[in-house]
Amino acid sequence: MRHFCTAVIVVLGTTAACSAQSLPNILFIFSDDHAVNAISANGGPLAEVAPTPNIDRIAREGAWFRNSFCANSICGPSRACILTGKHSHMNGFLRNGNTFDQSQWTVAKSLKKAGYQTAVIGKWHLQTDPVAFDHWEILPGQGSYYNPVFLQMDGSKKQFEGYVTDLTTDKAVDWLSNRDESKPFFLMCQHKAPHRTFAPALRHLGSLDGVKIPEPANLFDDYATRSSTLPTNEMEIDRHMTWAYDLKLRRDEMEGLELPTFRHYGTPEYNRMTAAQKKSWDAYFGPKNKAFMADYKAGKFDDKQLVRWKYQRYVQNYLETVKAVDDSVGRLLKHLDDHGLADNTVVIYSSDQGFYLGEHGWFDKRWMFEESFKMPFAIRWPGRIAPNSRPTALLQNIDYAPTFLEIAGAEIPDDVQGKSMVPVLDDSSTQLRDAVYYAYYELGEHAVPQHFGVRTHTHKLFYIPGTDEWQMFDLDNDPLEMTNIYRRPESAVVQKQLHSKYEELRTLYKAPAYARYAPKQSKK
Ligand code: SGN
Ligand code: CA
Repeated sequence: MRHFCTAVIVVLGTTAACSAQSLPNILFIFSDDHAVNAISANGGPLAEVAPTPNIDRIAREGAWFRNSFCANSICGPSRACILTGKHSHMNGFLRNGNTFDQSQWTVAKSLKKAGYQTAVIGKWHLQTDPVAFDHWEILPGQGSYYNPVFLQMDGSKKQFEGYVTDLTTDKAVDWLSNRDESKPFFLMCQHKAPHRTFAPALRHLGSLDGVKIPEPANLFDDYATRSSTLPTNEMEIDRHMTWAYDLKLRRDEMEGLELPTFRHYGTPEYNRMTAAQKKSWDAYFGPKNKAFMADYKAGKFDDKQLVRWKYQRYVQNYLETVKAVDDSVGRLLKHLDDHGLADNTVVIYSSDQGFYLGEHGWFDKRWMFEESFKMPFAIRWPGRIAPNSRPTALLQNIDYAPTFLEIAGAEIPDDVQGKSMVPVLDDSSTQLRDAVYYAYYELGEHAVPQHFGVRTHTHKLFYIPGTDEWQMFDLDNDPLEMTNIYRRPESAVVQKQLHSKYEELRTLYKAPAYARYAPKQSKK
């Protein structure tokens, strides 16, 4: 066991330093599928058209980690890594649809034991009900954007009228207002947004009208030099994004034409809306869809122009969906300010994985390519983190649990695989490790194959057992990962180093060899 109260006790000469009241609160604000490219603290062209001032405030008053990664780029597994501080093969939650084993150790269990009042509100997605949370109110599965149902602690389901991001925030603020003030708190406020179907709040519809959203340089990636599996992935804006479900153009608006679509998923969010909500939605999208259909019928779109149109509509909806998440962060920060809690609360903003906003022609996530591998990570701890810190440490979601424990002065179990980032918070030049390990175990959704790899500060290597292919990238010279340099003569030295680093990490984390590993089929 590692102890963190000791130093404080020696300095202050009293155990009171670790008494529950003086411990910092932890407010963990978490979203679903929020790409770092859609956060202005990270910079980049999208940030200029759709800034996120409240998330940026956390980064400005604290730190923004440029090299923050997930261990497995998919929802449930990422959350399980966060709760356990362990890689997926150790916590048993390998893919969405697995069942989180609540008998195992979690950070919530230790924080509760350390005297924290604990709560989780919003998206959970671990199949089993939360354990070691004094309060919880969660979305069933993926949850819904409009008029969502929340599962209650007594087993009942309640539906609320409104927009899910606002409702999740209302509930988090209510809980903060009514909590037991004699205890420090650990609150996980976990949004559904901006997950598919990227449905913005009505108040944000049109907020990006007239803005031409910059396209990524590789929107029309030809997948040359890389894995043979890339062209068969089912996550292209071109071929796999659906008109009604994703792009907000319903069949009844197609004026008798059948636009080619990958699948028909229907319009579940629209169907949930009240008559008044539908009216505002239609008042916004209706005329735009009519104009599009007129242009389409007039033959104004060639294949590439159609992809460009879809990209604009997709990313506009996505960025508008982010706006409500940023509003939520603003409301929560204001609550802390108004109640004298800001100074003694560590605030984090993160998301379960990243997302493709047209890079490689894609939406969705899963791959170890940068855009979905990266997790946003902003953290503010007044008096402890120097404002505007920009650490370069390779951070991973398995590091969150030990960090929270160190903040709480609690013991870190020996089998936790992550490392506390507190030394980095104290000195932003500190490094945590020289490489991170990655494993993706899903069995076919969006047709992304299982793959396993390693990333250093400068390079990435991963293996796709299904096709027996290695992929290697020079991230400094090829940040968009367009050229696989595996087996190139000039790669030989680094390739060897990456292979041995990969084996070293597999040994360190007790990870199974992909070749010998045969995961059980699980339903989503
Ligand atoms: C759903 C989505 C997928 C998405 C997964 C995983 N389809 O299945 O597009 O990749 O969730 O997302 S949908 O038709 O239900 O929207 S995750 O964030 O939960 O891992
Ligand atoms: Ca997700």
